[in-house]
Amino acid sequence: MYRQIVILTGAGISAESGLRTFRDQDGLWEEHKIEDVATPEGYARDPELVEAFYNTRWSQLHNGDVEPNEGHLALAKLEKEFDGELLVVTQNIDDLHERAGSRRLLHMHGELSKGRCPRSRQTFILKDPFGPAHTCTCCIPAQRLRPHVVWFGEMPIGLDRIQHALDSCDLFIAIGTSGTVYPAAGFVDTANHHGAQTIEVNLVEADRHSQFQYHLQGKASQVLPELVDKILKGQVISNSSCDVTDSLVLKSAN
Ligand code: BJW
Repeated sequence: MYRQIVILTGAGISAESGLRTFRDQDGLWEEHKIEDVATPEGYARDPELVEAFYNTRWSQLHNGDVEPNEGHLALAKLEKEFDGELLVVTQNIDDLHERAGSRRLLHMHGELSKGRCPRSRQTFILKDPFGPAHTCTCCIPAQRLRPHVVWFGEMPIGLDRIQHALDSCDLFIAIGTSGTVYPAAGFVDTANHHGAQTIEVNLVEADRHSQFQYHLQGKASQVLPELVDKILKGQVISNSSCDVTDSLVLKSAN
């Protein structure tokens, strides 16, 4: 029934894999000042502090305990079995979508596993945590690599490709994101504007001012397998296709 799907994921989809979100209780921003660790100015002031912030997260991701959950796996299944176009745009810098098997994937806020040359913007895979010894091989003199992440005030990655996908999608689903950071928070408006159906999956209730047509409240790992099955069966999501006899209870947000 759907031909082109765009999915936006945020920190909430990785929460059940043990990675902290930003703005929930116990989120990363409770312990770290945004202006210190998530701005180019903070990095210029104290690169070691910023590297330490990312190294802790890098180590957690590589210590063997963190794995993709049923939410990531459901999206990988959708990509494999869906007959139309699909793009997963993630704001997350972890690699749990890749580990689950997603390939049509765009990391709009960068990747924890990479460092970037500040001069040429070439990226390099990091095999171990960051440090001053991590330099590029593209410049003379070699440049100290910076984290390959998008900080406040910097341009997100792949916006042209995302815009193109949003302009022609007929289904847009946002999963586990608070919708506070732009431009990602505005994707729903673009999708609505082009006539797509828009669905939000979140642990918490829909915001009163939500722009989404439907809200699915619950854990991503529980909601997504069922939602993906419905899409793959060719069911269009509507209040009548998901009534209260389903565990998937759709709430029309408007
Ligand atoms: C679950 C769950 C479960 C939990 N199941 N759900 C004034 C107005 C408008 C915009 C601006 C403004 N002033 C400045 C701006 C621009 C600024 C911005 O948006 N600021 C706002 C804060 C106001 N944006 C930028 O600067 C961006 N660049 C930019 O705008 O460039 C210019 C431009 C111009 C024109 C066009 C386009 C661009 C860059 C933003 C960079 C964000 N970087 C970070 C750090 C990245 C690296 C890192 O990971 O450290 O990205 S900040 C942080 O927030 C990170 C995330 O990707 C991002 C979003 O967070 P997310 O994923 O939504 O997480 P949370 O914690 O907020 O929410 C988790 C959600 O999950 C919650 O809702 C839970 O309920 C839910 N949940 N468990 C389902 N099991």
